[in-house]
Amino acid sequence: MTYVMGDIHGCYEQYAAMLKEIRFSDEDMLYVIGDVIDRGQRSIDVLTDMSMRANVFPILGNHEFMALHLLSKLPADGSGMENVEPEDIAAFRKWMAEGGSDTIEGFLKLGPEEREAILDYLEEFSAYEEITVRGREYVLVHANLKNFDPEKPMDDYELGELITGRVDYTRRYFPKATLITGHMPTFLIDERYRGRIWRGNGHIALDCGAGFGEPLGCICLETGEEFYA
Ligand SMILES: [Mn+2]
Repeated sequence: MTYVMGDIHGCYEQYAAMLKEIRFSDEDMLYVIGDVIDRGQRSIDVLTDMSMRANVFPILGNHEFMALHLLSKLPADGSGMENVEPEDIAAFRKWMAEGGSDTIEGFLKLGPEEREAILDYLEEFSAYEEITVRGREYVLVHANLKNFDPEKPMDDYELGELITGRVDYTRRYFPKATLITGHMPTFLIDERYRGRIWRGNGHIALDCGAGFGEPLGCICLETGEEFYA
């Protein structure tokens, strides 16, 4: 089966519970819609587990983008934040305000090789995925299709157009394909969908708000069945 999981945000227990809930096996494929890290306390554990699974396909979120940029700036000698370059301090503060503290702390506990492995894995995240399941087409992006043009190939979007801002959930984007996004907790699309997957107008919105104490959401594309952990 083909599964797509919403924003995990460092909630390792919910992620592990979800894999059990869907009985995830080597025969299955799992797409993860981005924002795997931050807010929750176990971001590094989530990344490490995902990186060991060949059938998990991660899509880049704005939080991974920040992490890629900033984790590589941490002192290589294993020392802490006190040795961060002064010009990078503001960016680190911004990241920490957006839930990055535990990610940074977890990363600093790793040895040099483990740090390298995490950074290498973050480099593997895709900007988007286009998949067909049982004859139905899906486009997967973390947040948005800014400056949308139906004729524009997905490769022509800038990364910033895909990982920031807010997609218009009242608008159908593709005539055939369903657009799958995370990034926007569904309680902000419609409060009645708090903690639940939102679907409509050719969209599937998967961020149920795990980073804010709500359940983690996942959908099976073959059956349409929704799962929560
Ligand atoms: Mn996001």
